[in-house]
Amino acid sequence: MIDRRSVLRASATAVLSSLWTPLKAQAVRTRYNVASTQGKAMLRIYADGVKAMKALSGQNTRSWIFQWYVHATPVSKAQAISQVFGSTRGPAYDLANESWYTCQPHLGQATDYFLPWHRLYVLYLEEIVRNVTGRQEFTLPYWDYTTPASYSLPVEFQTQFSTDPTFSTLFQPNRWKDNGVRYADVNAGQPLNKYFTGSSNFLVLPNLRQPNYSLFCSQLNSNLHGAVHTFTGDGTNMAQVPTAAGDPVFWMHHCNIDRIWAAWNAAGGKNPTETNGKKWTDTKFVFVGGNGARVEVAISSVSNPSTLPYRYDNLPAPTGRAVALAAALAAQKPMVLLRSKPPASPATAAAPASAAAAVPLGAAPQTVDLAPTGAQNRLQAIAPNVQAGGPSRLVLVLNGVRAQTDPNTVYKVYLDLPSNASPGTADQHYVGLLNFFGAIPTTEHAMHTGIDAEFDVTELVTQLKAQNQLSNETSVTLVPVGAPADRSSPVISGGIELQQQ
Ligand SMILES: [Cu+2]
Repeated sequence: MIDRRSVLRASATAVLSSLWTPLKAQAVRTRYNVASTQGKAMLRIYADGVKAMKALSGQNTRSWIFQWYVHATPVSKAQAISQVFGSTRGPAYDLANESWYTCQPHLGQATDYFLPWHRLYVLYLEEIVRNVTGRQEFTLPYWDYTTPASYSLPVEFQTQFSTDPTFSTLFQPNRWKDNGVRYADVNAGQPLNKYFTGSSNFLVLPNLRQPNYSLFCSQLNSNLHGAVHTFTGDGTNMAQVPTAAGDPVFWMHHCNIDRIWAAWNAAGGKNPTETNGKKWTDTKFVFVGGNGARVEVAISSVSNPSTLPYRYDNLPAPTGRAVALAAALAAQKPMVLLRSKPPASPATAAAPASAAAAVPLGAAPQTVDLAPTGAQNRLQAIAPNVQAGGPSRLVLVLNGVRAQTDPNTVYKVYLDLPSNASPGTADQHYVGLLNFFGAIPTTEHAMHTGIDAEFDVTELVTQLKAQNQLSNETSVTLVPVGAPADRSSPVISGGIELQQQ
């Protein structure tokens, strides 16, 4: 029997919950390609939202500044908090202390959190835009930069819209200009990968049939994701962690990263169960909800693609092959097969002989020899065991990549590159592009040990073996695309390894 009091109580509950609808109870909306008609309509709402958020004081939890700083702060967190709050104290100040500069994995936590942290970050920004614009139908559009038609910055973010009354708020002057070697004129609409065609085109999807979540997540983070940041630029904008989320295009970028994760799941990829001995889905992060209040949310709320409050209008078809190591090798995983040789100088207390050799990166190409860690580990012997159907991969890992300041360059990475190789031959040995997004120490992580850049070379090794192009002594060659900036001292601090993962 329903009495009047319980009806009142029920409606009071309804009012309260309408202020904050749990993720699972929300209507399922569609996210669109920013280049589509629907995506462009959403971008108009987004621009209105950005304008409204920029008009709010940084002390407002839904302001542009506050949301940007949740990712990372352009000065130290303590300085940023004092600049924004002065002597003001209260819930917003507490929430800033709790949530600012919490981007994963840029503080050195497990890379497995990169995808869920950013999924939640993007989801709550979307809610905030809905709230500040009053447009409940709003969804964030994504920038599909692995499609040739979208290699350039979406047009509404370019110079030609910089004085447009609707879209000017999306413009940032500090994006790269064409430097004739590596960067394109981003705001003029040149393709980001202007100087990287053929096998060095970095705007390509990762292998969506990659069976290993940690490897998929880590590769997506350090390769495609980092490259889009690096090549949008410039030194004080998208190319640096502390300033990246201040550029409105950050959100279209991360919406697409989220979509690639959804595509990997759709292709059969399984999310992890455990990270660092902890149930992966139990890990919680703190954000600002659409209503401006603190939310603490576990990965479990967004880890199941079928219960997300949004769908993508289109998911890329699976790429790559399910190539893997033979079961006999896979059973021993993970294992270091080859490692860059320790320095020739005698061991000291500071650098014991067992330590991996740091590889300083300079202005000239250099070749690093990798030595087998065991008698059976020569690549020549391993390559024939690579076959379809197994769970394991061969991964080239550049451990602890870091630099003192932005090196303002990138390095092309090759496996077993013959000396004096023709451009065509070099192409066949190309592994990938090393960038430094997230590799520069900041006040928040001055002791930064660097990023581990991972490249799945299973298929490359198979191809080189088939073409009889693997040498007896394995080597990695690093070729700078322009000299590194003075005193930036880029280094692969933990040396190079070929791992079986
Ligand atoms: Cu990012």
